Amino acid sequence: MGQRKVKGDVLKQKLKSIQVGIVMGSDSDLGVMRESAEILEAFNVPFELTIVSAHRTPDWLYSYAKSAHRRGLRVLIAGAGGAAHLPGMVASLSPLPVIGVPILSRISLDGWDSLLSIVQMPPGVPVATVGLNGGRNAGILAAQILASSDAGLRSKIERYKKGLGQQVKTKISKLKRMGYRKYLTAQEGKTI
Ligand code: C2R
Repeated sequence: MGQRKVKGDVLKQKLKSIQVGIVMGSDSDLGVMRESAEILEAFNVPFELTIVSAHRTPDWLYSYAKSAHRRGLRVLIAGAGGAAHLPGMVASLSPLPVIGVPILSRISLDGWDSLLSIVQMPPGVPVATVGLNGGRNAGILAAQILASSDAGLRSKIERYKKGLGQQVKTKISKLKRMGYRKYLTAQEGKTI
């Protein structure tokens, strides 16, 4: 009995520490949504990742979105392709900020269907929408939202952004050193 209680407490503690919920309409979206997971891991932000579909699992969508803030989550990321109702429905049911990721999926019309159904929300129900297949940016934005009240996380984000600038500076000197033709050849060699 006592041991069971301790296990239950540990589980509760784990659940409490999860701050970001990543949901996607299908496992076929995982190739894009893993990028949210990977960047949150890099920032050491605890998250959970699961499949929720407004179309295929409406009851699960309802209970997930309604309970997320009570379970201690602070930001939600929702990715879906095609007629992407998931992010908007999550936003309509949850008081948490929702970041939408439009996905170019096998049923997409060039991705416009997904992008427009996520970004064009009616006034009162915003979804902060990133670009097509923008899983990584969604993860960064989620971390930045959390960082507004977490100085440690803010420093990590500052270091990350500095790193981005550094990468470009390295490219600038390489381009200058090699000239554009050699630079291009080297780049093409890398992609093969
Ligand atoms: P399958 O590959 O499972 O057939 O899904 C998914 O996000 C996926 O990109 C094809 C596409 O359907 C999308 N889907 C939605 C929703 N549920 C699934 N847009 C929803 O509720 O919005």
